[in-house]
Amino acid sequence: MYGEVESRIRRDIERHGTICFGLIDPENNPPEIASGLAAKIEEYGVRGILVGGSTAADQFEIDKVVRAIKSRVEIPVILFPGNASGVVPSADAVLFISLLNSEDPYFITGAQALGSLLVNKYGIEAIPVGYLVVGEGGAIGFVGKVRPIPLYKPELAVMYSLAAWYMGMRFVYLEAGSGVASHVPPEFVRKVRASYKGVLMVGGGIRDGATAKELAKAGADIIVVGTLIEKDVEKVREVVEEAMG
Ligand code: 1GP
Repeated sequence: MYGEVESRIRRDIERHGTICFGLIDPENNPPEIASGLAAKIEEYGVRGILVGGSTAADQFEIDKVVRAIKSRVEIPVILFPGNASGVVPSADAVLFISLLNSEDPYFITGAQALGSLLVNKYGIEAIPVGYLVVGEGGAIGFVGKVRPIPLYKPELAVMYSLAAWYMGMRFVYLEAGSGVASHVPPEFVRKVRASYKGVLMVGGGIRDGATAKELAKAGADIIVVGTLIEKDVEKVREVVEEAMG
C-alpha cells in the first residue's frame, strides 16, 4: 500500500521509536559540500535526507545537489519543496506538502496542482504531508503567508492535524521555522500526538540532544535538524543518539 520510501520510514520508526532526518538547503550548500555533510550525518545515524527550503527555486541546482548526495549515501533523499520548482527528477521521494494554515490557497492546493505534473512525469513517490507552521515561523511563515499557531495554543494544531488525518494526510509536520529561537514545545507535541494517528514530524530550532530527547518522549516520530548541520555538524550525532534513545 505504501511506497518504498514511506515503508522504509515506517519500519525505521517501528524499530527505533523516533528517528532523525537532516534537512539540507541547496541554496546554502553547493553539491560537494551538501554531499559531504549528508555522508557525515548518515554515519551519525540520520535516517533520511531532506533537500529543499522555502526560498530554494533553482531547479538545476537542486537536482545537482540531490544527485551529489545520492552518490554518497544509502538512506533515502527526499524533496522538501517550497514551491513547484522544488520538484526534481533524481530524488527518491517528495514530501507532498500542503501548508494548511496559510492564508493563501496557492500554498494549500495551488502549488501542489502545478507540482503534481512534475511528480507524475518523473515518477517520484509522493508522501502526503499536512504542514503546520507554529510560533515564530521563520522564512516559511513569511513566504507561505501563514497565520501561525501560537505556541501556547496546541489545541489549534490538534484540530488541524485531525483534519489532515481525515483528509488522508499520513504525515503531519509541526514546523517552528528554520533557525528560530524557540522550537515546538514538548507539551505542544504531546497534545497533537494524543489525537493524531499518522507519522508526526517536528522541526525548527532544534540544536541539542536534550531537546531531541524531550520531543521524542513527547511523541515525535521524526525530528528534523537543518541549521545545526551547517553550524556544528558533529553535534548532530548527539541529537540522533538522544532522539533514538
Ligand atoms: C526547517 O524544520 C526545519 O524546515 C529545520 O529547522 O534549520 O532550525 O534545524 P532548523
